[in-house]
Amino acid sequence: MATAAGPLLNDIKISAKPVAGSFKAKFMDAYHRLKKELIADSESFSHTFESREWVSEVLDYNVPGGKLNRGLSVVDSLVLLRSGEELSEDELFLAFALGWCIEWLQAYFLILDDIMDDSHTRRGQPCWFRQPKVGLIAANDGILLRNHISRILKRHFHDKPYYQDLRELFDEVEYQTACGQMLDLITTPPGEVDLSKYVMDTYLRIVKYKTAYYSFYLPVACALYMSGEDDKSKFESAERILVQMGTYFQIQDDYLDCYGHPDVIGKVGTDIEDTKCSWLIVQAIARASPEQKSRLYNNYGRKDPACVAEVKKVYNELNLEKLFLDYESESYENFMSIINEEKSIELQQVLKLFLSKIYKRQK
Ligand code: DMA
Ligand code: MG
Ligand code: MG
Ligand code: MG
Repeated sequence: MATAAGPLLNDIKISAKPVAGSFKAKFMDAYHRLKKELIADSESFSHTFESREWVSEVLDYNVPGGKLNRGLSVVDSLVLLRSGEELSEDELFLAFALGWCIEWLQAYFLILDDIMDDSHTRRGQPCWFRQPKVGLIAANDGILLRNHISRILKRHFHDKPYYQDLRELFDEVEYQTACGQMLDLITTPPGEVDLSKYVMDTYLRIVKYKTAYYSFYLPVACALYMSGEDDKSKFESAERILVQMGTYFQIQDDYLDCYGHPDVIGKVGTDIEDTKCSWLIVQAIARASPEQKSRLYNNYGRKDPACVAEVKKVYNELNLEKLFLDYESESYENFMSIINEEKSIELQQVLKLFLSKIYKRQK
């Protein structure tokens, strides 16, 4: 995926251990096991035939169809943190289960995000709520997925010394993500176009909370807890760097919303129509002439394809594509130097692996 993955992985000299994606088949096996457990009857709820079928379809449609980067990052990080020490089959399954909790969290947020962003496609298929038989039932399906996370944690981690830490971590990160989504949504109320609000500070705050914590900090924090880490400063330095990487990741998402190929990214961008405070509009407003600004004001946040085209025309006049590509190259250098300052070599390797997975990503 990442064009620079090759050299980067060489840079970090990971031992002979297979990492980055090689666990995919076993990871999928773990999905099927967790799904089976969740759709079985429990003391809390016994299914009807229809309800079991419904949950099964909600899961298969929404949970496993993404890149699985976040989920696989838990096991990849754990392998590196253990620096070569073999993981038992039980530990592997637990790392997969935590990875799936993150994928469940992501699926839950995406179902709701697509309703709120009025999106049409996700991961190469119609958004779940666009299915004629689903509609706003999707809201409850999102809540159901959220509840599955607690059930997976309880079933598989109840007796672990780090169970309470995991519970609090997931609660904390879910809260941060929901707050980020709130900032994203209240910055762009329907029908209002006030582009003067779209400044870099506001932007950075939104993306830190809506994306960076759950996508980047959460997988590594899970792996740190599983590895028995109790040095708070390790979590803090991981958080500091991963939140920056998450910000870079969302800037890529905003770029791809406009310049990515729908067949590759699996979704059709809606940021211009949705009046989103995206990296591109923030950069455009900061650079536009009065004439270009007025074209942005008149065309941003409208569903009309001609208006969208006009906004993209201003973006092109301002050469935003090149601005992004330069930012991307600079970020790589910045990240490498921040990572190299990190004291723990294992954590350095985890961070470099993350960077290799996302640098110059096309999807
Ligand atoms: C999504 O931001 C954030 C969360 C928490 C799902 P976004 O709306 O830009 O994401 P996408 O482009 O995938 O809809
Ligand atoms: Mg969205
Ligand atoms: Mg959104
Ligand atoms: Mg987006």
